[in-house]
Amino acid sequence: MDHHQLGPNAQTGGDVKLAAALLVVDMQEDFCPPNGSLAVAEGRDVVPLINALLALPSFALKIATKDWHPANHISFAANHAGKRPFVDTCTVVNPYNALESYETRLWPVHCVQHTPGAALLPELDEARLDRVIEKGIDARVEMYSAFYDPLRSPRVSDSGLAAMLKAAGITHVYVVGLAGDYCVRSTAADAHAEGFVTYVIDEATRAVDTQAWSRCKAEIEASGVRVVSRGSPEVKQLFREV
Ligand code: VGL
Ligand code: ZN
Repeated sequence: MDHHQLGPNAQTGGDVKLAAALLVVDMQEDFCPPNGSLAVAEGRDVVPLINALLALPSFALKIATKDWHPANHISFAANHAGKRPFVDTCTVVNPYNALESYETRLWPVHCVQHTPGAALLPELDEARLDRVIEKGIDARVEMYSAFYDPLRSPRVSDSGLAAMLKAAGITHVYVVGLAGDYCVRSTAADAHAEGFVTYVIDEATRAVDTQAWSRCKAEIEASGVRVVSRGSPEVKQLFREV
């Protein structure tokens, strides 16, 4: 099968229910201007396209994620004496295996559970969502991906998303939302690793590091995920424009 086709039944015509899922990542106040503590430039601007995608019959499952941190979360620079957000890093150690660790970037306090900054954008068409998944709940680990944290031996957090998609017979995953270079990227990489044909829709995401986004997209594509534009056949098919 051509990897670029929409689904296994795409050649049989538009009446076939496609096994595609839409993942709307972290469309929350803290990631957006004007008030977000970790505002991504133009973060709000992706909402109209995401709402248009949510209104389509093309997705068997539409799932949003929320970054949902406790106040003592490891990724907040404020929780590490003398460390600066965006600039400094800290070491995440697997709480069950001291031999597994990695360096992670520190952030301003953001998306603290139940605070206004953690709320989904009111203009996002939440009524179209089948589920909202909360992630980053374990204070001890960073979790960019909607699937699980990057620790592997053993894994610390699993949102259950992979099992949910597989139970629904999903084969293709479209990832949109914020931020392109962090949670969208990690979510798409894990979706690909779980065996889903995975797309990131370029116009439906924005990056923290805007000047590095072209290079980041190349890295995302090198991992096996396809970054597609609004005008690509893969996206036009969703809108039945092909
Ligand atoms: C994110 C930084 C910290 C994201 C979450 O949603 O991309 N970025 N936490
Ligand atoms: Zn976070």
